[in-house]
Amino acid sequence: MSVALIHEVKKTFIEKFKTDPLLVFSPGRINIIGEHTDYNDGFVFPAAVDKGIVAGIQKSDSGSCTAIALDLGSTAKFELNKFQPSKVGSWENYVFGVVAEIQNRNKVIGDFNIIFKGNIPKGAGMSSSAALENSVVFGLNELFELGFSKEDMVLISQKAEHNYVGVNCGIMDQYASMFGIKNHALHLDCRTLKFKSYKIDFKDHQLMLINTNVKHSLSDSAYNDRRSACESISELLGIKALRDATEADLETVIDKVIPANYQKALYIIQENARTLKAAKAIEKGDLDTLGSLIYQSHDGLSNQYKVSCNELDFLVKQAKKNKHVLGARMMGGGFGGCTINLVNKKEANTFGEIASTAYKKMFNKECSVYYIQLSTGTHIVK
Ligand code: GAF
Repeated sequence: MSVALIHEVKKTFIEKFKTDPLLVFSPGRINIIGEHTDYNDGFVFPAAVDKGIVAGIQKSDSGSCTAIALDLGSTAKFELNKFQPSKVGSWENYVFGVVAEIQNRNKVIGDFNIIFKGNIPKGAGMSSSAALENSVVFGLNELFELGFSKEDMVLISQKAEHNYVGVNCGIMDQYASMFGIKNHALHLDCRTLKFKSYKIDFKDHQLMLINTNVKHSLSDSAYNDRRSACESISELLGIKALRDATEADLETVIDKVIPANYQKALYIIQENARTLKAAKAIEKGDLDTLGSLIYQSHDGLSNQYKVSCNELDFLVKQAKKNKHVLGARMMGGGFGGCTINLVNKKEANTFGEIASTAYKKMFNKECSVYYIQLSTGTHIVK
């Protein structure tokens, strides 16, 4: 969490609204393994990170609300009883969506002002959207004493994303951002919403992210398409979600499903199994197995689920060539963003340099290397 960011938001808020804000920090997330399994009621293994969004929020007596996205230099004024979704892709929808979902639950909030700024790299697949949604709902819950539990707030943030942003996301991002625990990853069952936390200490290895710095268009519609494909195969199988299917079950409908979607469903079943195995490997400190599961996850995401892109595949290939990297894969929704790498601590810098040089040569653009700390979920900062 950046102290400079907190000061900047606080200072700007006081200058603009002449009062002290309530300050909320809401983190982004990584995911060790378990990609696209969340909306299949499956298992995921995310952790909140030390990069996130700081929101300053306070009641307003001006008769309307003002939201300011400091990074974008953009302001939205709105009234609580008459606002509409903004145009697709605009940041206002994250704020409006949360407000609308709170109102849908028959809770009354008054006018408020909010200013926020973040340090999650844009398009990195580290879920700045969930961080923003959570900061808004957490701040409003506190300010207007709405009595929501953390789980309620996670569900509100997710619904905001479905109904206002237009992405039918699963629960992983909002959950990890809200419930994160310092130095831990959460092995979350997305059906029961129960998690087991794992202290992440890989001894002489560490997690490292490499951002492709690309975000290919159509990622939102491709995401929704994949979710629909999974749901229609579940329906065909007569089950609630693909989490309930085995590979043998899937084979019974092989003639009724187009091959591309068959592969997608197979990926989900296999990724879910990998995520369970990964928890066991971490428990035993078996990093070779964990690394191999991570590589397998990428192969599935790229070849079966088809959510990777050339840049991500290239970075994973660089990792595979380097004996000090035990595992690497694309992370998050896909079509750009980061790879997550399990790499020997002493060799991490060198690997980062080699991968960056090769990336520049191949694509004529820069990638960025990040070392992250696993951190506490959404909370008030003093
Ligand atoms: C995005 C979504 F928001 C998550 O719910 C999850 O499905 C992820 O993609 C893929 O695992 O981040």
